[in-house]
Amino acid sequence: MTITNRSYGFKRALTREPSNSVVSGLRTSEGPGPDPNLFKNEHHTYVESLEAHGLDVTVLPPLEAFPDSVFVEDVAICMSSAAVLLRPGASSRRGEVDAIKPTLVDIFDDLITLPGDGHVDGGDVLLTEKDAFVGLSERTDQAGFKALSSVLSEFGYVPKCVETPLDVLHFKTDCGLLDANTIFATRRLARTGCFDAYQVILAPDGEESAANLIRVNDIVLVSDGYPRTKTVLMNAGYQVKTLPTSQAGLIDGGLSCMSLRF
Ligand code: CIR
Repeated sequence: MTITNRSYGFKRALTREPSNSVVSGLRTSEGPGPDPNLFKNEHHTYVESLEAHGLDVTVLPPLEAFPDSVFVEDVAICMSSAAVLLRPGASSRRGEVDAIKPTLVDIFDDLITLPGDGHVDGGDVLLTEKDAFVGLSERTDQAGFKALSSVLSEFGYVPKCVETPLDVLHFKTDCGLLDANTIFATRRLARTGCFDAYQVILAPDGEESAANLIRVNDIVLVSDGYPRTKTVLMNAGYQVKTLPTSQAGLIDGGLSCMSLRF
């Protein structure tokens, strides 16, 4: 299998093992925090699945000082030849950037720090073959969008500033790339029209939380517990594998958040 595109043809991934402090991760709803041991098991399954689909996965050590540090997606954007260090919107997460920097310095000759003082969480950035959708949200602001646009334009992306639906944490909480022309999205996000230039497959009503899926080479990884989503995707011709993400879900995380893929 040789997949040469840049939007889902990947060779490597960076992940970080959940810390015991993950129980204190940021969350928008009341309710129990994750069980660190169960989270570690689910994370292990996630890493194994990435490896099974062709990725060389680096698992970074847990960071007890940063309860949300398992969600590496939010601190950087990785492309094939360069990476961008972001400035997350939540102040409790900013130190995660310094923590991942040495790893990115080792991998990428070209490591760029987001210019200015705006904020961007990687969970608000969806890269397709040519477009860079950046969702404004509680975490990502206009200044961050402008700064990121200037960087991503250099790499041939067309930046698009879009709105994340109200009460949705990140843009990609509500969408995921399926292939170069197709995006899986919730109805509430699709109806903003942001994906009108793409083919859109809608998350079945009641299965909106399945929207944070990831395409990795030949497979679409989807969270467990969304049988209608699985059927819709298989009927559309995709190979689908489901993974447990119950613990990440307790602190508003999902599949995309737990890796940087490039
Ligand atoms: C946070 O609120 O920052 C974490 N508890 C969840 C981050 C999930 N990341 C993502 O969707 N990209």
